[in-house]
Amino acid sequence: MNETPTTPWTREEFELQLRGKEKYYHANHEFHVLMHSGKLDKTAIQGWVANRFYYQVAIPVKDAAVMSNCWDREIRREWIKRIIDHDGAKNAEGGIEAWLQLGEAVGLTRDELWSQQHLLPGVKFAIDAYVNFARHQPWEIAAASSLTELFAPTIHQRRLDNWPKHYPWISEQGYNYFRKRLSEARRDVVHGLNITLDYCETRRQQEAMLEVLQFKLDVLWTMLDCMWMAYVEHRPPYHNIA
Ligand code: AHQ
Repeated sequence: MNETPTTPWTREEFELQLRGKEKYYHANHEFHVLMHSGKLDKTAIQGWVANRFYYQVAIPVKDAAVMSNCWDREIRREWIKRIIDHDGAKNAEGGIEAWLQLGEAVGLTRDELWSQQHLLPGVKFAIDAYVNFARHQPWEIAAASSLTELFAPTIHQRRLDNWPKHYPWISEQGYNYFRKRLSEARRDVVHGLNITLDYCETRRQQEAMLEVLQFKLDVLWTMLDCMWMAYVEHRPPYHNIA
């Protein structure tokens, strides 16, 4: 049958379309290419850890925004795990604590991270755009924007494989965050993908979800563009202003 533009993709075809966006994932950004080949200096690694801390503390706010728009108790019972994974709970420290330990492992203090003193304006704008997207979009659309994590386990594993040999000065305790995300990302993506595949019934909805995923890919890519300017080109904002 000739496929007309209005023919919805099957679940399998739609998932393949989503996964087809992997080439735009920030793992392929030159900043990560330099990182994984050991070509970043200590300042650039510290800058990346410090700037990504704002992303890490924003994720629970983003996930609470998703939940605040969701009236489905079953979805919330699953989605709340994401907040606990980052904020921690009585019996287990979460990802924010693990990221603070990553900060100490690369030679930053916890206060430096909490102060956000290294946070680049463009990184903040990109991350704030993601949080505001989650606040204002219907929860199913906000949920789909987390599907960049379809591609995340590979990048966490690549850090665990490459950092010890390229950056021996980073203490081992720093790697706990990446280990933690390997399983958490896989669990989250199963839930997020099913929500997205179930929600989209028309081709137009499916095509719109590809744009939602592209928006989040743009958020991640833009963060690294800003870090490239600051830590590779040594041209942070206002570097040329006396
Ligand atoms: O550490 C990451 C994390 O907790 C999340 C949550 C998820 C979301 O809700 O958007 N995305 C995400 C990501 C994390 N780490 C990034 C990395 O490169 O270390 C990848 C990022 C993502 O793929 O969106």
